[in-house]
Parts: sequence; C-alpha cells; structure tokens
Amino acid sequence: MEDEALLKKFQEKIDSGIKIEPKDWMPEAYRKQLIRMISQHAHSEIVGMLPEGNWVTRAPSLKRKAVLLAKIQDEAGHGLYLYSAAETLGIDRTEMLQQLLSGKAKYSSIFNYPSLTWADMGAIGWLVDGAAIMNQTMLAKGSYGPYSRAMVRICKEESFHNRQGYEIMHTLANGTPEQRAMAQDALNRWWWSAIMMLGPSDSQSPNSEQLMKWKIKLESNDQIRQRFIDRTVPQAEFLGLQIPDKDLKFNEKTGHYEHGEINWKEFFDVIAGNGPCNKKRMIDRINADKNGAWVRAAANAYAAKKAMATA
Ligand code: BYC
Repeated sequence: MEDEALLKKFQEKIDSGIKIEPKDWMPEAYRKQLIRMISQHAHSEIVGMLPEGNWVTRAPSLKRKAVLLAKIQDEAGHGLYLYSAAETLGIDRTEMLQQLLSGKAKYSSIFNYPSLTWADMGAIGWLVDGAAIMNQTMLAKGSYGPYSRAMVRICKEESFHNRQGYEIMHTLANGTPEQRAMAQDALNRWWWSAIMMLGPSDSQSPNSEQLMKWKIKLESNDQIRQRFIDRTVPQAEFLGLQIPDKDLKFNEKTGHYEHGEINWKEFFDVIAGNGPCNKKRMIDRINADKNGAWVRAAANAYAAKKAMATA
C-alpha cells in the first residue's frame, strides 16, 4: 500500500511538471530506465567522436580543422555531463564504461557507419546533430532534473555543430561539380541512417509508452522523426541537393512530408552489432581505454596524495 501511495504521489508530481531530483523517491523502474537511456546517450557521445576524429588530420584548411576539433571536444564534454547525470542515479562511471567496452551497453546506431569523405563532416553536423537536437530539445523538458539540465547545455553546443555542418554542405554544394557530387553522395549515405537514429517506429518501440508516461520522453520516436524530416527537406532544397527517397512528398492537407519505407531490418542488424563499423568502433574504444590507463592512474595517485596532505 505504501508503495502504491508513493507511486501515485510520484506520478502526480510528474503530471504537474515538478522535476524529480536525485534524492527524491522514485520507482526502481524509473531509475533503471534513466540509467539505460542516459548511459547509452553518454556512450553515443564518446563513440560519436570516432567518425569525426577520422578527418582531423585531413581537414581542408586550418580553420576547418580548428572548428572540427572544437566540435569533437564538445562531444567529449557531453559524455562527461551525461556520465555525471547518470551517476546521480547510483551507478558508477567505471561500471558504465565496462558495460560499453564489454559490448553489453548500446550506443547510437548512427556511429556504426563510416565517414568516407570530407563531405561526411558536413552531413554529420547537418543531419546527425540536426536529428539529435530535435530529440534533445524535447529531452531538455523531461522529468529528471539532472538529465534535463544537461540537455539544455548540450543543445546549445549541438546547435553550433549543426550550423557548422550545414555551412560545410553549403560550401560544397556551391563549389565545383566534384564538390557538389561529394555533398550529394554524403547526403545519400547519411539520410536513412540519420532518420533511423531517432529510434524504431512507434509500433516497434517497447520503451516509449512508459517513458512518455513518466515524461522522460515527451514525444514518440515517429513524432520526432516527422519533425526532423519536415525541417530538413527544405534545407536540402535550399542547397539544391536531392533527398534519396523517391517516395518523399509533401502532403498539403497535413502540412507534413510523407517518406518512403524505412529499412528497419538494417537498423536492427546495426544495433545487434552487425553494422559496417561496429567492430572497429569497439576496438578503437578498447584501445583508447588501455592507452589512457596510465593517465587515470596518475590522476588518481595525485588526488590521493593531495587528500592525504590536506587530511
Ligand atoms: N541506436 O524502445 P525504443 C550525438 C534501442 S549522440 C541504438 O524506442 P527508447 C552526437 C533502444 O535502446 C546523440 N539503439 O527505445 C555525438 C532499445 O533497446 P534496449 C544520441 C537504439 O529508449 C557525437 C531498443 O532499441 N542521442 O548527438 O524509447 C557526434 C528499442 O527502442 C537506437 C541519444 O542517445 C539507436 N538509434 O528510444 C555527433 C538520445 N534507437 O535499450 C552527434 C537519448 C533505439 O531496450 N536516447 N535503440 O536494449 C533517446 O532519446 C532514446 O533512447 C531513443 C530510443 C530515441 C534513442
């Protein structure tokens, strides 16, 4: 009975828009769902550094290189905010990282695709960060205080990432025929994976209903996907590039774009570990963890020595 009363009070709090804070009572399932989502999100930021890291040494100018480096560093920062937000729920960062490195934890499907040309840096900023912002501005209004506040800051930075990506695409789309073709090719390769990264369709999304009841998510995967498509298609038209979807059409009555069939088999294959780069991403993260071990040991030793000196 006590639990039922607590649950009722908890739901009332959520329904009236009061944020849940770390020390507040919360159902175990709410805590678990948040840990799952926030840790997956943190891992996505960290693994997401890899496809862009691939182009740092080959950026076409010093200015482009500085911008790309700043973006990649921001992603590391996002990972830090998110691991910290997850830690407020009682899980340790080391445990989350172990789950990533052992292959137990998921990270976003999108980062299992290769970045083959410089235009991919444009497409990632424009489409991947663009889709992420659509989702994250919604998550910023979510019910768990630390996660929603982390989202506010992350969205501000993502907005810069999105603009720099679109600006790269704009430059290429208005460049030589070869540059234009490169921009189109990047759009062709990233479009479908970007709309898939917003999660499976609502009929295949087991977590959405509960997450929406708890206002962790305020909208479903398909709703966000629709908003992303409606916003992005006119941007592609402005660039003079073709969205690679022959069934895409604007519905005057609904005011929305209708899209062709999404290849959900590909999506589920990728999240099961069989995408083009899943193995490489894991090897790179495991090596980064090994190579960074001495830095963590030195930092811990320094902190311990300082603590002893001030004790
Ligand atoms: N990839 O019930 P569903 C960035 C899984 S990084 C892999 O709909 P939910 C950036 C899902 O986990 C931004 N797995 O789940 C960084 C679930 O499996 P489990 C990344 C996915 O939670 C660097 C199952 O499928 N953003 O911006 O209701 C450079 C069923 O799905 C994916 C976030 O992480 C996926 N795409 O909704 C550039 C945002 N989608 O866990 C850019 C936070 C679904 O039950 N996360 N799955 O085994 C979310 O908003 C939600 O978790 C999702 C999925 C919309 C992703």
